[in-house]
Amino acid sequence: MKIVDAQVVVTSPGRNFVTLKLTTDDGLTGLGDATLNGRELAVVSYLTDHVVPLLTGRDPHRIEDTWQYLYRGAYWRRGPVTMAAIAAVDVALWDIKAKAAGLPLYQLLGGASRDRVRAYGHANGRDIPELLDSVRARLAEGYQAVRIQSGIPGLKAVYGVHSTDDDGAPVLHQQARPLVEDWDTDAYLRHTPTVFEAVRAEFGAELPLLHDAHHRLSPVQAARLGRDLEPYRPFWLEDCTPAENQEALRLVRRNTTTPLAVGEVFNTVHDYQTLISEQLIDYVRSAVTHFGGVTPLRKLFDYAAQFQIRSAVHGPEDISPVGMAAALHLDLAVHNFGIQEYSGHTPLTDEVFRHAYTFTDGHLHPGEAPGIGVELDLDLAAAHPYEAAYLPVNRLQDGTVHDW
Ligand code: KDG
Ligand code: MG
Repeated sequence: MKIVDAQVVVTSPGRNFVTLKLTTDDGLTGLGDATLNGRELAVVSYLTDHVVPLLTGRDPHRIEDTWQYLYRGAYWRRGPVTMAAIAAVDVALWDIKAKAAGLPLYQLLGGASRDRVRAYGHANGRDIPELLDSVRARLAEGYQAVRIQSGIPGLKAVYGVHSTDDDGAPVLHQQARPLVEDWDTDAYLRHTPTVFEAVRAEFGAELPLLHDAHHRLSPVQAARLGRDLEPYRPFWLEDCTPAENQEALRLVRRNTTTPLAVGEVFNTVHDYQTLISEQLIDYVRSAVTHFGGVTPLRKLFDYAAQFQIRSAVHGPEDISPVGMAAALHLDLAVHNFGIQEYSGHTPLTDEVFRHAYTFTDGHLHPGEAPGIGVELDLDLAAAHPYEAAYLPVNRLQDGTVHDW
């Protein structure tokens, strides 16, 4: 079998997605997600200008060799643009291989280790009463685990909470210029334990509650928050520090038993070396889409498993249904699965990317369609072209740019 065509498709059915579609001389097709939120066109160029010309004529069954060829062969290794591009090729090749075998991808990864995959959803509110309503809404949708993010008194717009403009109208996070959020770490550290207290008081001790600090704390601040949240038994505290400084997590770990989740901005196993080998974290958060695909993420999970660290694949709206489907096949197959983030997509996005995966009673299943189980409607995709959009930036109260 040979690859005869490679097409890069950019579409915006509500937000931007970048998809690679490979076609073989046998007429099989494979899809891979290459979406890098806010920097989409850089990956389009990397794929179109530097990867697609290398793919035609290659044997699609040689997944490991193609991965090494693109990773080592480029000389310039790692980085989100490179690894998103390689991820798209890797997933498209796994899609083709599984279709050629007539099997859903999870069967090629060792078969199902569980019947279904537990997901967590997002609840957020500008204040605690609004957050409680949002948790209620997620529970009504069937979720059995919820990430809670709350606005902070005195701040206009903070991470994970829908912001409003001066007239109270909602401000979307996808903007032609970055929205500016504001931040005050002391106010956040005072407020967040009261948020957990209120949610526990309303929903009881058993509901798994997650929280994302989005890289905003210093090690000592993170340790303080971890300790203050301990009475409320969080499922995890995510991205408490900018963890590219892996050593920073030592101080956090020594000072709190709150479980730690890290890694959505990481793109190779090297970013995790210290964190895993020293058991400084409990969950690895990388997405198939940003980590070079199924091939390296499987290796990461197997490495993490030796240290009782579990998977928790990143799954916000900016991971396309193609990236989500690939994650679900891995989730079902690996032994050390922890939890899967799942925000769902707009109905239009689900029409552009028709998928076999399902969400029932707070759990996902990748379905039994051969491959990863996603079909791309090219005409509908073309009807919704790329729109320039940025993620927000974050400033302290005195105007200093802070981590987002
Ligand atoms: O593109 C950035 C988002 O995917 C990220 O901010 C979402 O932190 C996130 C999460 O945990 O889903
Ligand atoms: Mg996060």
